[in-house]
Amino acid sequence: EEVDGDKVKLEKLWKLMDTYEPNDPESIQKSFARHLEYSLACTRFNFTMEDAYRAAGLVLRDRLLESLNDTNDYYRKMDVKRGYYLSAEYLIGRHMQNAIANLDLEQPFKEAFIGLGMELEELFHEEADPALGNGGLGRLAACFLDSMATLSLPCWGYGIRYSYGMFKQEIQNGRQVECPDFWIGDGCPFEIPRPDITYPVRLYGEVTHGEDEKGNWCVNWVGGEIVQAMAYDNPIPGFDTYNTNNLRLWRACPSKEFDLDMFSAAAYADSVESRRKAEDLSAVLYPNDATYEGKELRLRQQYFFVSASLQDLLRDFIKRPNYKWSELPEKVAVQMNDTHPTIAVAEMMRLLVDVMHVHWEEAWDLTTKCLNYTNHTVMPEALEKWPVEMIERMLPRHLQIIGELNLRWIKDLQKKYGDHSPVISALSIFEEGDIKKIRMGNLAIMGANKVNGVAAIHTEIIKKETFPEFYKYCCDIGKPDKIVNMTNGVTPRRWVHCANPALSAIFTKYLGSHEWLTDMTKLKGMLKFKEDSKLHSEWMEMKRECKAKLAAFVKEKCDLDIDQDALIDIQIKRIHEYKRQLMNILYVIHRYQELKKKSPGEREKTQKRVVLIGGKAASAYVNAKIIIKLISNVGKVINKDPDTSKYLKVAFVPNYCVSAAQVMIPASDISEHISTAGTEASGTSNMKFVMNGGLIVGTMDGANIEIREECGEDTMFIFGCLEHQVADIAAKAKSGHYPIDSRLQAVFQAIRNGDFSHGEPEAQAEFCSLVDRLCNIQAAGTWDGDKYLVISDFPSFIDAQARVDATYADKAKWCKLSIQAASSMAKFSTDRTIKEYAEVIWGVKPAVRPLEDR
Ligand code: B1N
Repeated sequence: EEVDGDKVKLEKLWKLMDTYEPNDPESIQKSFARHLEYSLACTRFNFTMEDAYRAAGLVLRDRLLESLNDTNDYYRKMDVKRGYYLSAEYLIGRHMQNAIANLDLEQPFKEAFIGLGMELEELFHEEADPALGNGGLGRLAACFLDSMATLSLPCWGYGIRYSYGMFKQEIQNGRQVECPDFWIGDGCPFEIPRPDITYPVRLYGEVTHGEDEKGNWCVNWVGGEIVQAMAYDNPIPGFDTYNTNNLRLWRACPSKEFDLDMFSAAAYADSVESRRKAEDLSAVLYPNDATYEGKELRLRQQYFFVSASLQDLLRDFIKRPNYKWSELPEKVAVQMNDTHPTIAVAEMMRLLVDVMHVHWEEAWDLTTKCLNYTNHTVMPEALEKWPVEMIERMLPRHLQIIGELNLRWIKDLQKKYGDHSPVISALSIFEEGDIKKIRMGNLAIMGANKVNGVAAIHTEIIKKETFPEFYKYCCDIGKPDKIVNMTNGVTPRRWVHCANPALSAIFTKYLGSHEWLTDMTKLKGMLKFKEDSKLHSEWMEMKRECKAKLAAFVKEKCDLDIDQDALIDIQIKRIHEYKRQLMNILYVIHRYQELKKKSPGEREKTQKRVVLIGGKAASAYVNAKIIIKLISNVGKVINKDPDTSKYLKVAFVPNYCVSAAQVMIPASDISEHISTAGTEASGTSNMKFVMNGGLIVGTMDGANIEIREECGEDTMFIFGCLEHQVADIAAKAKSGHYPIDSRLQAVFQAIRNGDFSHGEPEAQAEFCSLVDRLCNIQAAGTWDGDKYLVISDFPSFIDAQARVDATYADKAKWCKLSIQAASSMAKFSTDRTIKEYAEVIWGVKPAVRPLEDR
C-alpha cells in the first residue's frame, strides 16, 4: 500500500532529502562517526577494525544509494532501451576500494581517515571477498558490470545471491581441502535487501487445461511448490560518470502464503520444514569451472533466477506508459552468459503466452529478438544437457513448450534439407539415446538473436567445429552474422588503478591526465617514452614496490622467503588438465635438474626464478587435485635444497581469489598461459598481467593470439603446436608414434624414482599415475593418454623459457618490452568489449545522468 500523499507531508520530505551527502573529508568523518554509533551501536571509544570497515562501508552505501536511485529515475524518465545480463556467476571481489575510486572519493576518503589516525588500506583487508563465481566467466561478468556503468549504459546484471560462495582452499600436507565460504557473515554493507521486491517461482506440479475469465482455452501450470525470490541489490558505480547501475541477486525464501490445508492437517512441523528447505535453493555455488554437473539442484537454481529476472524485467516493461508488446525488442535486450540461463528461452515463451496472453507466433518473434547467447567453452564435457525426464518433472510446462518449438524447428529444417538429412539430428534440441536429453546449447542458439564467442579463434572454432551445422544453416538463410565475435576484456579500474596504484600514477603523470582510465587508447602516448631512462627507473621502481607486496603475501600464505631480485613467474587460474599446470611443474623439475648438474660457479650465472602456481580444483576432479599435491611436493624438495634454492623456488599459493590476484598480478615478470591450442576460449588474466607490465609465456590460443597482434611478437614468448596441428599430432600419438624428449624422460624418471614423493606411498602412486597416463601406459586399445599434448609441446616450452631468461638478462630491453606491451592493451579494456555488445548485439545507447538532476 502506498502512503497517502495528502496526509503525509511529501513536499516537506522531498525538501529534506533534496541534498546529497557532502563529500568533503570532514563530512565523511561525521558520517563515519554517526554510522559507528547509530548504525552499528559502537561507541566512539570502543570499536574494532572490522567495525571501522563496516562504518566506512555504510558511508559509501549512503552515497551509492543516492546515485543508484537517481540513475534509476533518470532511465525511467528517458524511457530508454535496457540491457539485462543474466549470469549464474559474478566474481565481484571486494567492493570498498573500487567504490571509493569510482565515486571519485579517493582524496577526501584518504584525508578523512588519516585525520582519524587510520590507514584506509587496512580497512580494505577487513572486507570478505565475495566469490559468487568460479573463475573467468564470473569475473568477466563483474568486469562487464563495471564497464556498463562507466559507459553510462542502462544495463543491469541479474544473478543468484549464494549464501556460500566459491569454497576457501586450504592446503594441508600439500593437498587441497575445501572449506565453506559463508561470505555474508554479519551482513555486507554494500548490498541492499529489498523485502518488497519478490516473485513467486513454481517448481514441479502439473499442467492442466481450462478456460480463463473470458472463456478462452488456456493452459494452467498448477501444484508443485512455490519458492519466493527476494531481491538483493548491489549498486555498481561507474567511473567518471554520475551513473550507478544495479546488480540484482535473488535469494530463495519460503513463499509468503501458508498452505492452510497442511496446517489443519496437523502437519505443522512438516510444513515448516518444507518451507525452510526452499532456502537451500540459493545456498551454494557449484564449484565447477568449464565442466558441468547434471545435478537437479543446479537446474533448480538456473530456473529460479531466470524466472525471477524475467518476471522483474517484464514487470518493468509493462510499467512503461502505453506499452505495446510489439515494442518489447525496442526496449529490452537480454544476454545469456553461457547456457546456464538458457531455460530463459522457454520461460520467456511461457510468461508471454500463458501469463501475458500473447499469441505463440508473436511471442516467439519477440523472444528471438530479445535474447542473445554467449558461448564460453568448446570443451565437450562443459556443454550442458539436461535429462528430459528431469525437465518433465520439474518444469512440465517448459517441456511442452520446448517440444512444440522443436517440432516447428524440425519441420522448417525438413523443408530445407529433406526429411532424413543428417543435419536434422545434429540441430534438434533433443539428443536421442538411452537417456533422452535436452541440449541447452542448441536451445540457446535457436532462441537467440545473436550468438557470440569470446575471442577470434574461439568464434571460428564455434563456427567450424562446435556448431558447424548451425553455422551452415545461418549461411543458408542469409544470416552468417548471427554468430559474431566479442573478444573479452578486463576493467582497467580494478586491474590497473586499484591493483597497481604506482603504475596508475606513472600513466597519469606521463600522459598528463587520468583519461586513459576511460579511454585506454590514450596509453599509446606512453610509447614515445619506452626508451626513456627516467621512465625506466620509475617503471622498475614500480615493479619493485609490487614485488615487495608480493613477498609479504607469499611469506604470510606460504611461509616462504622470496628474493625480490628474482624473475617472478606466475601461473594462477583454475586447475585443469587443459591449462597444463602439469607441464609447468614438469618444466620446473627439469630446470632443477639442470641446476643440479651445474658447478657452483656456473649456477651463479643463471637467472634466479621464483615460480608461483595457484588455483582451485573442482572438488571431484581427481587429477587436478593430484597436480596440486605434486606442485606442493616439488616445492618442498626444491626450496630446501641448499645447492639450488638461491636460484629456483616454487610454491603453491593457497586460496587463489580476486583479492589474491590483485596482489600477485602486478608483481609478475612473466605469467604462464599455456593451454593446448584450441582449448582455452579466451582467458582474461593474460590481459591483466600484460596491462601491469608482465610478459606472457603462452601458446597460440584464446586471446593470447590477439594480445600478440596488439603488443608485437617481441613482447611474447610463444611456443607449442597450432590449433590446426592438434588433430594430426593426436592421431599419430594414437597410432604409437609419440616420441618423448630425453629431458622430459629424465623428469619422468625422477618422479618414478620417488624423488618428490616424500616417502608417501599414496603420493608416489598418484604421481606415477599422472606420468603413466601421459605416456599412455594403461588399458590396451583406449588412447586417452596425453589428451592435451604435454609431451609434444614440452621441448618448445623449454625453448620459450630459455628465451625468457636470455631476454630478462638485458634489463633495459626487458623494461622497454614491458612498457611497450602495457601501453598497447587498449583493445582489452571491457569498455571496448561492452561498446561492441551494446552496438552490435543489444542496440542499447548511453544515458548519461546529468548531476543537476535533483
Ligand atoms: O570463460 C572465460 C574465458 O576467458 C575462459 O577461457 C573460459 O574457460 C571461461 C561452466 C564455465 N568457460 N566455461 C566456463 C564456468 C562455470 C561453469 O559452471 C562453465 N568458464 C569458461 C570468460 O569468457
